[in-house]
Amino acid sequence: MLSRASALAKCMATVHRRGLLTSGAQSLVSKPVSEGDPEMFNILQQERHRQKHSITLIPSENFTSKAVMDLLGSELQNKYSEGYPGERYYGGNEIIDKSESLCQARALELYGLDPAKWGVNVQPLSGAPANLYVYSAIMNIGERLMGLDLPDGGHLSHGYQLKSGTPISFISKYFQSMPYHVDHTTGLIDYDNLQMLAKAFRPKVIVAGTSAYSRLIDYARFKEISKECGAYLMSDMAHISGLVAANVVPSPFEHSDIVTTTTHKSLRGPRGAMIFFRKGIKSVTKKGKEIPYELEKKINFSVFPGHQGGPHNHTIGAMAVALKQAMSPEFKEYQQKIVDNSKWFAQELTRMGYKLVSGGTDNHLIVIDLSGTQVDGARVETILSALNIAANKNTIPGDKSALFPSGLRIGTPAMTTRGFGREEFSQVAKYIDSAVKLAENLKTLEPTTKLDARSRLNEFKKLCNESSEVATLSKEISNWVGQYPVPGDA
Ligand code: DSN
Repeated sequence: MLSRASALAKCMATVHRRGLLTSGAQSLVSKPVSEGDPEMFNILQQERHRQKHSITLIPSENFTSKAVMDLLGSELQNKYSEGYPGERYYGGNEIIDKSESLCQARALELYGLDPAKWGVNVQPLSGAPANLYVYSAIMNIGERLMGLDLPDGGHLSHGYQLKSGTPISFISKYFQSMPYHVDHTTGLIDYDNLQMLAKAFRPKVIVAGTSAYSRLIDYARFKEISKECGAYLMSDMAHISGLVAANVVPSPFEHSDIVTTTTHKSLRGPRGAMIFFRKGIKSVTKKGKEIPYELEKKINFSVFPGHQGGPHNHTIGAMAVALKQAMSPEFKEYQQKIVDNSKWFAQELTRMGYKLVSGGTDNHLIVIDLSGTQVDGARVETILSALNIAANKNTIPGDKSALFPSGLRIGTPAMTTRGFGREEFSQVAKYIDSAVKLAENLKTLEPTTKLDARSRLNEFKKLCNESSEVATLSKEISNWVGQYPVPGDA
C-alpha cells in the first residue's frame, strides 16, 4: 500500500505531466509578474530604484515593513466579506472575521482604549473617504462643519472651499463649511478666533486635524469650544497617528468624540484608514437620565452599506500586523527619533538662514517659508525632484497663489525608517540649500515672455533638466542615499 506521502507525490507528478500548473489557463495565474508581464515588472523595478535612490521628505509618506507587504500581497485579497465580523453577506468568512477582529482589538489596545467605551471601524479605504463617512453618519446634508483652512495647513476633506465660496472638496458641497485659521504672525492655530466663529456659526462638527502644521494641537481647547456650541469634536490624527501611538505627542482621544486616521503615514502600515468612535454613556441629565452615544451604529452603517462594498481584507490583515509592530519598544524609539530628527533638521535650516512657519517644529514636519528667497515652493519642488529629493510645495499662511506658493513642506518619517539621524539630516539641509541657490540662478534664465503658470513651470523644469550642475548633484545624491537600506532589501 502506498504511504500518504508517496501517494501525494504520485498525484503531483501526474499534475505536472499533464501540464495543469504550467500551461494554458493555469499558467496565466501561476506565473510571477517578472515572467507574465515584463512591461509592468519593468515599471515596478524603476519605482523600486527611484525609492531607493531618492530622499523622501514628503511627511505623509513612509516605507512600510516587509511583513506588512507580505499581507498586502496575500490571499486575503481574494475574499468578499461585505458586512462586519459575525454578520457577513458572503459565506466562507470565518477566517476573515478573525483577521478583522484581531485588527480592531489591536487598534484599541495600541491607543489604550477601553472596548466598553470606544469602538473602531477598520474598513475605510483611505483617509478622505473616512472623514466623509463620519460627516455623513452624524450630519444631514446641508448641516455645518468647521475645519482648518487648507492654505493654513488643513486638509481638503475638512471642507475646503475657495475664498469665493466655490466648493473644491465635495464635502463643502454636501455640507456647509466654515474654515478657521492660524494666526498669520505666529503660524499657530488661532483658538480665540475659532471660538468666536464657532459661537456664531454653530457647527455640528469641529475638526481638529492638520496636514501641514508643525506644532502640537491643544485638544482640550478644541473640546471646550466644541462643547460650548454643542458640536462633535472629530480629530483627524492621520499625520501623527504613529507619534500618538508612541506617546511622543499629545493624544486626541481624551477630548474627542470621534478620531479618524490613515494607517500609512507615521504609523507605517498599509494604505488604509480607521474610524474610532465613543460608545457607552455620553452624558447624564440633571434628572439623572443617561444619554448614550449613538455613534457606533451610525458610523458602521455609513461605512457599509452607506459608502463602501467589500472591505479590502488584505489591507486589514496588513493593518493588524502594523498595529502589532506599533506596540513594540522599537517602534516607540523610531517615533521619538522622527521628532528628534525633525527638530534637528529645523535647527539646521534655521542656522542656514531659512525662515520656518511657526518658527520650528514639535512633530514630524517642517514648513519652510521661502518668501525671503528669490524662488517659490513650486520651483524648489521641481528642482528637488530633478535632484532625487521628493518634497511638497505648500501654501503658507497669507499666500495668494496655490500654483506658486511660498512654502515647502518636508518631514522625517520616511528617511528615519531608512536609518537617517542627525548627520544625514544636516547633509540633506545642505542639499536643500544648494537646490534653492541653483533654482534662484536658473530662474534668471527663464524666458521673459508672458506665460501661464503651468508653462512657466515647464520652462523652469526644462532648465533644470539641461543644467550640468543639476545633473552632477543629482548623481551624487542618488549614490549617497542609495547606500541606505529600504525595508525588504536583500
Ligand atoms: N495627502 C496627504 C498629505 O500629504 O498630507 C493627506 O491625506
